[in-house]
Amino acid sequence: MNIHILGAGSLGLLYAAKLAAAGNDITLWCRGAQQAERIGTEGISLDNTAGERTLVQPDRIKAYPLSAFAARGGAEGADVLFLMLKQQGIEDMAKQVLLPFGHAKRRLICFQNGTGHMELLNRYLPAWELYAAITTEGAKRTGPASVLHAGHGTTTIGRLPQAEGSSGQEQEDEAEIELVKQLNRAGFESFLSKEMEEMIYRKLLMNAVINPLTALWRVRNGELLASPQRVAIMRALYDEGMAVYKAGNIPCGSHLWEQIEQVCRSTSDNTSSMLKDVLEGRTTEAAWINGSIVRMGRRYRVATPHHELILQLIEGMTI
Ligand code: KPL
Repeated sequence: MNIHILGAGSLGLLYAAKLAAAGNDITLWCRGAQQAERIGTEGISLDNTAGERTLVQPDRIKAYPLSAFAARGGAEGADVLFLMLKQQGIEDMAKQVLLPFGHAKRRLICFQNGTGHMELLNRYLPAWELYAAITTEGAKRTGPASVLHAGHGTTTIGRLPQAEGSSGQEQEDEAEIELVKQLNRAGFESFLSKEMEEMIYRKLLMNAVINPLTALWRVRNGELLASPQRVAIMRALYDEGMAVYKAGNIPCGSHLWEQIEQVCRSTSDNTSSMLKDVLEGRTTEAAWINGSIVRMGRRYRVATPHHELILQLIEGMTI
């Protein structure tokens, strides 16, 4: 398949390397020219936790800076594009890079935490077919052209009702099935889902509980469960989020609290994405995570003082 990946952070590098190694035609769009040049000359070095290294040769991956997107035809010929930038970069990217192609037909898979970006992308790119993706793969960028596959997870992809455009498509089409096949061949356990809304809201509350607390206390995911005081604050954020979901009739399945605890255990050594942002001095995704819960709370008239305070504390960390 011809796959274009927008964003060469940890997940972008991981998916690019493994999909290219499995024989797909990969184009990786990097933020900076230097990183693109480096990948263009060295390829990508992929490590796993068993200490094995795979070098994906430069002739297997094309890498360009995002600034060259229009000049290079705006991903014409791509079967699918993966959007692997964080929430903070989405609006600028949509306006500055993708907007001229808003009326072309492209299939875009969005891998972001939080909510709000799908609606925004739909406004800028009305003809594009937008998919949400939830991944639990663990990846750590170890350099501009190197990445560690830190833990195996799953990748679930599906369309959202409000982002389905005019086609009203019910059936999975061949390209969707082929994409999932290629992801599985590359070593990503992947699925198509028609329950993306529920998955998104489950992941949203999970991220709203885990990410800001790891960032504020500067601890790994597993350390959140280390004291009853920490668990009590997690629980307060969780209960508030659940009250919002209940008031808004938001689908979120069952046993979410147990799943949050389980994710803390299964990713116990991981540095959450928000802690990474804070440690690297970047703004965080809190506005799209805890901020989403606060905005939904206002809509459904449920008070969210814990999420509001957490949002202020996180936003006060990077000024
Ligand atoms: O999705 C995550 C993130 O860090 O953004 C979790 C589930 C917390 C794993 O680290």
